[in-house]
Parts: sequence; C-alpha cells; structure tokens
Amino acid sequence: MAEQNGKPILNALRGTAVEPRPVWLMRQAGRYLPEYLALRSKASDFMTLCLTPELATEVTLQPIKRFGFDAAILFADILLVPHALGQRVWFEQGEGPKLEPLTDDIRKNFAKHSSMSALAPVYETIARTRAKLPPSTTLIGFAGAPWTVATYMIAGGSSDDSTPARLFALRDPKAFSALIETLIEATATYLIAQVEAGAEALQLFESWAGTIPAAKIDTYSVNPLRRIITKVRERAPNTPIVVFPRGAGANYGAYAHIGAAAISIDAHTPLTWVRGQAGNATLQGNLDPLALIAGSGALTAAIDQILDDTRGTPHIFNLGHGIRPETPIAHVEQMLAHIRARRS
Ligand code: 1CP
Repeated sequence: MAEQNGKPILNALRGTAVEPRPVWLMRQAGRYLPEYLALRSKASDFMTLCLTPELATEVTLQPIKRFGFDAAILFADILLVPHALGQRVWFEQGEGPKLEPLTDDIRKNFAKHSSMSALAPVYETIARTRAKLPPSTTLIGFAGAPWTVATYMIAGGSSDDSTPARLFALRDPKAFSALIETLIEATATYLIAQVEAGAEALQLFESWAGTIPAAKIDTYSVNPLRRIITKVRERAPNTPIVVFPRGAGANYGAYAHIGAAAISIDAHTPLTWVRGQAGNATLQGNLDPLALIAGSGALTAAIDQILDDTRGTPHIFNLGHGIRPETPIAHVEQMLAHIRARRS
C-alpha cells in the first residue's frame, strides 16, 4: 500500500489510483493569467523574473491561489542550466529564447560552473514557495533533459526539428557526447539541490524527443535520462521523478524502464497503448491543449475519455503539452469542476 500522506499528487506518483483525479497543468503559471502578465511587466526581463525569488515565488503561487491545483511547478526555465554553465541566454519579446554561440571558450569553462551555484536564487524560490503552499499541494521542481537543452545551446535558440543539434551530433560525435556528459552532471546537481531546497517531486522535460532519429534514441535521450535519474535517486531516493518525452511515439515504452515514477504523455499518443508499455509507472497527461481552448462539450468529452482510459490505474490529469496563452480562464475552471465532480 502506498503511504496516504494527504498529498494526492505524491500518492499517485507512488502508485495509488487516486480519485478525484489529481491535476496540474504544464505551464500553469504563464501568459493566460492576467496576474502573471501584470507581474511580468514589473520585471525588467524574463531571466530576471526567474532569478528573483520574491517574484518567482509569487508567480509559482498564482495558479494555486486562483485554481487550487494539486501541484505547484517551480517558476523557472529549462534554459537556466546553459545560463549557469556560462552561455548567455536572453528572451526577446515575442521571439522566444536566444543563446550566444557555443564557442570553445564557453565549453572549456563548463567545469568551472559545474556546482550550479549560479542558480542559488532558484533554490531560494523553492524554499519560499514550499513554506507558503497549502499542505495538500505538492511542489514540483524541474529541468530540461540533456538533448532538449542541447538543441537550444547548439542552435542558439528554438529550432523546428533540431536540425543544428542533429547535424552537430553526426559531424562531431565527440564534442556532442562531451556536451551531453556536461549536461548530465549539471542537471543531476541542479535537481539534487532543488530537492534539498524543498522540491517534493521532479519533472524532466524532453520536449524535443520527437526530433531524435530512432537509431539514436538511446544515446541521445534514454541513457542520459537514466543516468540523471540514477544519480538523483542515490541522493534523494524518496523523490519521485516524472519524465516527459514529448513526441516519442513508438519509443514511449523505452522511457518506462529508466527508474522514473511516472511518464507524461503527449496528446498524440494513446494512453491505453502506453499503459501496456509502461509497466507499473504512473501516467500523466494527455489532454489536447486545444480542447482547453475550445471548452464546452469538446472539453468534457476529451476529459471523460482520459478518465475512462485510465480508470483504476495511477494517473495524474494534465495536458499533453503546455497551456496556450489564448486559453480562457473559464475553461480551466470548467475542467477542474468536471474532474472533481466525477468520482471514477
Ligand atoms: O508553470 C510554469 O509556467 C512553469 C515554468 C516553466 C517551465 C516548466 C517555464 C516558464 N518554462 C518551462 C519549461 C520549458 N521552457 C520547456 C519545456 C516545456 C515545453 O516543452 O514547453 C521549454 C522547451 C522551454 C524553453 C522556452 N522558454 C520556450 C519554448 C521555446 C520553443 O522552442 O518553443 C519559451 C517560449 C520559454 C519562455 C518561457 N518559459 C516560461 C514562460 C512562462 C515563458 C514565456 C515567457 C514570457 O513570459 O514571455
């Protein structure tokens, strides 16, 4: 029997089929919330917002205060790791992230930054948030998976199908594997520090799993994630880890056996199929973010399908990817009311 400690998300991550279904949303603190936009305009830039504990704590708590989700996710970004490793990162309004070119000089200095002490403000945000959360709400820390973070470091920003990183890996496998090694170490150190600061569960975002050629899925993604999970579990054996390999398709099964407590499922992968691949792992997801924009009958039908497909099994309700800025608040309220009114 899993321990019933009054935190629905932690109970689900430990393998209990919890009803009513615990729920949080990826990117739940963000631009669809007027209070986020108001606070965002106070910070000089997005990186400063992430690295100012007072503001980041407030943003983390905003969706909890408004909706009472079962988990809060730390307000930060996966690109804080390249920043901490010494590669300059900035966000241009409406344009997404930008990173300075990954020079030999920057790579030579990675080791100097490996303590992740530049992210001390993030650890302080975690401690402050934890102290303010309701007792039933779980605080989730996170990081990007090495491949996903590397795609941004190599391209200098977003790229549709990770072409720059894929070419770099094929042309210079030694340099690519050194970069992945650096990210494995840095990410494990960062996540362990998050747990020590008060994170109760962790999520690893492999947002660009879908761009990895099948023959490379193990070396680029599955093995690095397994190594991070092993390192974190050595130091924090009771902290469950969620892996989100968005777009992994037929490779979803490969992620079920790397020590993660849960796998988060995108909207394109059938939950019932993953259930058969995933052994005892808890599943999370997989509402289409567009159903949340559409609302009304399309939304309740999509919710019912997910709840029916996962009935009696450990499952955390979530989206298949981040909530979109144009999502009406009333539809988030409709979703929560519908999930919480259903008992099975
Ligand atoms: O609830 C929350 O908002 C939690 C905080 C959070 C998380 C978990 C943010 C804040 N970013 C992330 C993760 C993140 N960041 C991922 C993985 C999840 C996913 O696939 O969406 C990725 C890929 C990033 C990189 C990133 N940061 C992008 C995506 C660019 C692309 O290539 O598509 C963007 C637009 C950002 C900026 C960002 N991060 C977070 C917010 C709220 C924003 C928008 C910035 C703003 O306010 O203008």
